[in-house]
Amino acid sequence: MGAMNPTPPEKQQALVARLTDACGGSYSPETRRKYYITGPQWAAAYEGHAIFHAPTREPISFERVIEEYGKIGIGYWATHDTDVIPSEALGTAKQDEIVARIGKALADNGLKCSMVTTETFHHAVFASSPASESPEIRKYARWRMCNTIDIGHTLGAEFAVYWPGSLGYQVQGAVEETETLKWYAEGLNAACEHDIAVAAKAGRPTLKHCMEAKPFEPAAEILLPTSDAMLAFINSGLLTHPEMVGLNPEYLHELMWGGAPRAALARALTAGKLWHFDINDGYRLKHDVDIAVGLVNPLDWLNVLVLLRSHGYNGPFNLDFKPPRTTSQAGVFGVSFPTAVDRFITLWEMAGEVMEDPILKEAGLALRAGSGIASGDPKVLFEANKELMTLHELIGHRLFQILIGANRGRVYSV
Ligand code: 3MF
Ligand code: MG
Ligand code: MG
Repeated sequence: MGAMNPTPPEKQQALVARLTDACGGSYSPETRRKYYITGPQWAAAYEGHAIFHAPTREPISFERVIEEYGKIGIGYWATHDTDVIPSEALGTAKQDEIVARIGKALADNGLKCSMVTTETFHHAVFASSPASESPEIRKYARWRMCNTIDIGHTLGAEFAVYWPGSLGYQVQGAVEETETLKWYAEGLNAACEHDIAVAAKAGRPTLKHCMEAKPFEPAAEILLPTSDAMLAFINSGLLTHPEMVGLNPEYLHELMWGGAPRAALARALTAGKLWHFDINDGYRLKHDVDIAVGLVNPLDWLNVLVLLRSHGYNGPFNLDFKPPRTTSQAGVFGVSFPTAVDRFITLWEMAGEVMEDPILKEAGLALRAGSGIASGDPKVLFEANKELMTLHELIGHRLFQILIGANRGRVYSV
C-alpha cells in the first residue's frame, strides 16, 4: 500500500466508520436480538485504566450504555450494584430512584436486565474479602448480596453472579482457608434464602445464582480458582441451597490457568451447572486481558460453541470483555461491541455447520461404530482400529476448513 495523507482528528471517526462498513458481514440489530447476548454495564463503561494504565476514555452513564446497546441490538444488560449505585447510596431512597431510572432506560430501549452481581472486590471495605474475619464486615457483605437480589427482582433479572476473586490472601497463613470458605458459604446462603423469600412475595421464580472463578487476580492466592473448585464447593455440604447455585464460567479465566475451556465447560455441563457464560478471549498463563471473543482463538471458540450447541445450552452469552485502551469511546459502540456480537453469531452459525457437515458426521459415526472386531488381545484391537483413528486428524483439518470457509468453496491459488 502506498503512503497516505495524515488523517486529522475530525476525520478519524469517519475513516473508522467507512472501513468498518467496508468489512461487511454485519448482522442487523433484529438478528442480533434473537440471541441471548448480554452486555455488561462495566464492559462498555470501562475507561481503559489498570494498575499500569491511566484511563483513556471518559466516564459514561448507564443511560448511554443502554441506549447504545439498544441501537446495536444487544437485547440484555447486566450490572454490578456499584457500577450504577454509589456505595454510599446503596439501600437508600437514592438507590430506588436510580433503579427506577434504569428500569425506564431499559424499557425505552427495548432491553431487559438479565443479571445482577455484587461488587465485593473493589471497595476498601473488602480489603480482606467479603468473607473477612470481621463479623461486621461479613454482615455488611451479606447485606450487599441480599440488596443485589432485591435490585435483581425489581429489574426482572434471571441470574445473580458472584466472582469471589478477593477470596484468598497475599501472605501465607493470614487466613484460615476452611473458615474463609465456610464464611463465604454463609454469604451465598443468605442470598439464596433472601431470594426465596423475595421471589415468593413477588410471584417470580428465584434467581439462578452463578459462581464465577478466576485463577489469578486480585488476591495473590485464590481459594476458589477454577470452575471445578467451585463445583466441589457447591457440593461441599456448606451450602443450604446447592440446587440454586451453578456456574458462570468465563472463557479466558479457564484458559488463564492452562485449562481447556471446552473441557471445563463439559465438566460443568455434566454436572448440570452450566447456567451462564462470560465470553471473551485471551492467552494462556497471562493476566486477564479480556480481549473480545474470537480475536485470539477462533478455532477453539468454534469448538466451544459446537459443544454448547450440541448440548442445547440456552443461557446467556455475556460479553465480558474490555474494549482495548486504543479504542475510543465512539469505537466502543461503533467497533468493539458490534464486531464482538457479529463474530459470536458467525461462530455460532458455523458451529451449526460443523454439526451438519457430512464429512464430520460420517467420520464421527465411523469412529463410534469401531471395527467390529472383538478381541482380548490389545495388539489385535489396535491393528483393527488403527486406520480408523487417522480420522482424528482429518476432523481437525475439516474444522479448520469450515473456519476459513473452504467447505463453501473458498480456495487459495498456489
Ligand atoms: C473479573 C470478571 C468480573 C465478573 C463480574 C461478574 C468485572 O475478571 O470477570 O467482571 O465477570 O464481577 O461477576
Ligand atoms: Mg467475567
Ligand atoms: Mg476476565
